[in-house]
Amino acid sequence: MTDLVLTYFDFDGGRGEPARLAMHIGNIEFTDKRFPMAEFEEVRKGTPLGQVPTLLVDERQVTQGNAINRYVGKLAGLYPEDAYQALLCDEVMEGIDDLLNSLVRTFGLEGEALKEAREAFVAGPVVRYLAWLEKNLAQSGGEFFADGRLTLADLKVFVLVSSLGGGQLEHIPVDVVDTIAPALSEHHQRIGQTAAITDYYAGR
Ligand SMILES: N[C@@H](CCC(=O)N[C@@H](CS)C(=O)NCC(=O)O)C(=O)O
Repeated sequence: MTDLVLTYFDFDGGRGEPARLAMHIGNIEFTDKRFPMAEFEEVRKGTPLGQVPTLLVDERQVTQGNAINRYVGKLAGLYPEDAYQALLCDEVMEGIDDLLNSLVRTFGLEGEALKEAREAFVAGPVVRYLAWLEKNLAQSGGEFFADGRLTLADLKVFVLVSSLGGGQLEHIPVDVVDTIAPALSEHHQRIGQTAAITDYYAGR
């Protein structure tokens, strides 16, 4: 059996969380190697690009969150086999990473500079990407983002919406998704009620 170790920060979000959820939902055995933010400088020295998440697959350490998502998605049966549906799933995952990259540019700012950058982030990228996601969801039938069933795309959106509405990102109103993209809030509630996800967070 393949030995899997996922290394990521010790919080329930970010680029590592969709893979954790997928492996939990798919009953894929793995080591969930979490570390506190304070240890990042040390941990990153042991990673190929100084970044997380990484997935150790037996002896080989692999980087790139979405590549990891696709791999564990295939193992867990949560990634489309159909090429077109896989394209739709990938589109959502990559788009969300673009949005996360805009958010990351506000990290490290403080005071008024942080406030201005976060307000601009909400008024610009958040509005644009949430509208795009809502349209994608509607085009795919309104329930799931690809393949007419739960896939990594839904998990990635679920984690994004949890973070945006989680109240931990200063100057991002907790009702931002409800206000801008109510269909994504509904999607978030529905996906969050999936038994394996409820079970996962209850056990955290
Ligand atoms: N393209 C990479 C980006 C990973 C990434 O930026 N991870 C963040 C943490 S969520 C990180 O390690 N940042 C430190 C850095 O890039 O120096 C991926 O998708 O996995």
